[in-house]
Amino acid sequence: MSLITTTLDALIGTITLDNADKRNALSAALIDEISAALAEFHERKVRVVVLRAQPRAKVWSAGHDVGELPTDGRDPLGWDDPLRYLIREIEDFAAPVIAMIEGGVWGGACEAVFACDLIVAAPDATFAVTPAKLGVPYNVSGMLTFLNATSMRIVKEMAFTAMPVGAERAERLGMINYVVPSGEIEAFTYDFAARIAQNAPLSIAVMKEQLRILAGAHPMSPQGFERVQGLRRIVYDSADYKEGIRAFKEKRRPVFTGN
Ligand code: YZS
Repeated sequence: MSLITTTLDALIGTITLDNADKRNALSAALIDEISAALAEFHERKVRVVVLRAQPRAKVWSAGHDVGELPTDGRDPLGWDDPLRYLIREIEDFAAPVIAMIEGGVWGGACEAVFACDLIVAAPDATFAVTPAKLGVPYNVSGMLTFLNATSMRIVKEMAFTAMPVGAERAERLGMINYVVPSGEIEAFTYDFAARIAQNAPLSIAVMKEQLRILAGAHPMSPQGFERVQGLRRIVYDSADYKEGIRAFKEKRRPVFTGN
């Protein structure tokens, strides 16, 4: 069974997340399908991609598939984790990706949306950065995605509280491009996409790549990187990390002890 649907019209490709039963959780299987769709769009010289959920979805995506987070001492967000792969695919895609958002966006899905080039959201859309809810040590490039989406102070607020931020506030903070009423969001987004599709694709692809490189141009010493990795390891080896995932599966609030 497909977890997404795709369409292609006038050089605009659309990927629709279509696994409402699991609230479009970003499982490895769903991410594989997105990768295949992006590869096909690249082949067919698509000029803009719209990444969306079903119309009027209550949850755009519930984030990383928690059932697929390792509990055997492995890094939960290492280089080969499917979420990391998805973020790179969006960032590396040689044309703009517009996230069109209705409903809640959680955790890793929030990062995936922030990795998109442009974001259009309905007024009911919310964005939550959730590692602290599950006891997950987020990875370095992931933190950078959040930091490139908004200010340090807002990243700290979102990361420490894990509280969703609504679309209007997100727009005021410059985290998203536009808030558009649900009834108008499709027309608005495809008009936006069509304007981009008329412009010079090579120029846009190169500007996207330049901005990606510039946005990642934060020097970090090998020692600093190793220190962060060592600290993250303490978190994913902790009892709290296991408790966070166990509590999610048992559908209860986790009890964190700091150990
Ligand atoms: O009980 P069944 O089998 O029907 O499955 C339920 C949920 O278990 C499943 N589901 C998920 N499965 C895996 N991973 C998920 N992230 C996930 N979210 C949901 O979908 C079925 C329906 O879920 P319900 O909870 O019954 O749906 P509903 O009452 O509509 O509530 C929707 C929300 C989105 C509010 C609720 O499902 C929820 O709180 N989900 C988790 C949101 C979240 O905290 N996501 C962050 C996941 N973590 C990450 O992305 C990063 C690794 S991190 O933790 O670092 O941020």
